[in-house]
Amino acid sequence: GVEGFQWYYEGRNGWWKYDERSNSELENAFNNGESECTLLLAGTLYIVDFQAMTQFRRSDHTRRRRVQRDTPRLPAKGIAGIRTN
Ligand code: V3L
Repeated sequence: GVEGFQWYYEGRNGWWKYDERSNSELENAFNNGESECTLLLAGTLYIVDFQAMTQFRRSDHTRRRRVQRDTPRLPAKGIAGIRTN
């Protein structure tokens, strides 16, 4: 919702918003005090680690992106790879 938090993952020169469903899953896990959240993104399982604040493929922990949780008003490249500016 408009008052809620938005999760972002790192792109090459800016941040992308997670899609709405992933954002809800992240908020639910984070607010439940879980240490991580597993997401299915375009057929690939990813883990978001809330302590390190990183995202990585479940099958390859070496390729990591930073994530952040902030106001939905931050500048972003778009949503889940779809450009909005
Ligand atoms: N939501 C959607 N797609 C994702 C996500 C996510 N949370 N994480 C990774 N991918 P990796 P620029 C991104 C996609 O980390 O130009 C952007 O959404 C990821 O897409 O190695 O670098 C853009 O579509 C990538 O295509 O597992 O800012 C694209 O990169 C693929 O999964 C280019 O963005 C492998 O990412």
